[in-house]
Amino acid sequence: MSKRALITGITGQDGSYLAELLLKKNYEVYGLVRRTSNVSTSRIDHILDKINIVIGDMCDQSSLIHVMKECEPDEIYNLAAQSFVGSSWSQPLYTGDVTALGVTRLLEAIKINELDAKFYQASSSEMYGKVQETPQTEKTPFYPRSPYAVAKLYGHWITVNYRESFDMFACSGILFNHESPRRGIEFVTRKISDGVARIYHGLQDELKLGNLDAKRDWGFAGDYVEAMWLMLQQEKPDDYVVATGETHTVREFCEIAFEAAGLDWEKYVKVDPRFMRPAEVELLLGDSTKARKALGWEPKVSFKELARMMVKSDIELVERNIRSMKK
Ligand code: NDP
Ligand code: GDR
Repeated sequence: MSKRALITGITGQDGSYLAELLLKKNYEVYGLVRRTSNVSTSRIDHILDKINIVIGDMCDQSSLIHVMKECEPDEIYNLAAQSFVGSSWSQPLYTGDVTALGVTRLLEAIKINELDAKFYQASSSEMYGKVQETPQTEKTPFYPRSPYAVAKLYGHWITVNYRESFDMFACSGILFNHESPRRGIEFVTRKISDGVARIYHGLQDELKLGNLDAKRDWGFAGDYVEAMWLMLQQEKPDDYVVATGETHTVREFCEIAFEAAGLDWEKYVKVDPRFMRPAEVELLLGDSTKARKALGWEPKVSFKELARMMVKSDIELVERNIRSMKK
């Protein structure tokens, strides 16, 4: 019999890749979708006929209890979050409600329904925040630097706590930044690849960014969802860092992305203080030795390949949009 998985955040970047992966593995896939006035399924439209959509919201306990009862999943992947660090300063309470308390609501929904399900929590390298040591491992102390990171830290520890208190199979994946052509447009890599594409097609002549010196350990989202699945296939629940082990500045990402379109980034990129953050995470660099050894996981797409893949995809997307506007 095929396994059943419930993915919260299925309409997001990672949710869409994970749903594809689980379908390939013959899972019966359920996806939690919240009610919105506009349809938000563009990333999963191509697989909508293969998955089961269930309606609920991370802020609404009763909906999660009902959804859990309806799906009776073997595995639950909690990817839902207010995931944009920048917005977490303007919406700190909402971010806490979805990204922190939402995790407890989901764990409670499992408990209340007495399900024997495995649970994956999408923890984040943002929890490391202010640099304590590099590279960052599962043992590095946390020092969150945004309401988002504080909320994720709560989600991380409540997952550990339910594992230890109730013997739940609950894992946290401490994932470093991962990107793709499906990345939300407000995140820096996609903002750059979209900007490059629009400049390439003559639709804009500059790109405004914030801190170009920030360093991130960027990987490909398609590689990272495999690590999520692997964590739930182990004998024992545990927490793992998932990262490439390389760090690059935003400036370097600009260089490669513009170069991919035959453009010189210095002619177009302008620093705009509006995109600076009240508190910055200067440097993230992950050590995923534990995941590599225990899960046999490793990233396949390099930093350069990732930037080029995103630019190529956005150049094609902008071109399609221009053509459809002319029709
Ligand atoms: P996205 O922002 O692309 O997706 C977030 C998902 O959460 C969307 O499906 C969104 O739905 C859903 N969501 C938001 N609020 C609610 C709510 N109240 N109820 C139900 N669903 C909700 O994030 P990613 O795919 O990039 O990331 C997945 C998870 O991994 C997130 O938890 C993120 O914080 C975490 N993470 C991401 C990393 C990365 O580099 N991408 C790194 C480390 C952790 P809708 O479409 O309706 O908005
Ligand atoms: P991050 O991703 O905050 O690391 O969180 P983001 O791409 O937003 O920022 C990365 C770095 O780039 C700098 N930056 C800019 N960022 C944005 N968004 N826009 C700009 O114009 C800009 N200019 C410079 C930022 O200051 C920052 O240093 C992502 C999210 O996916 C989280 O949900 C996840 O937990 C972490 O990655 C790991």
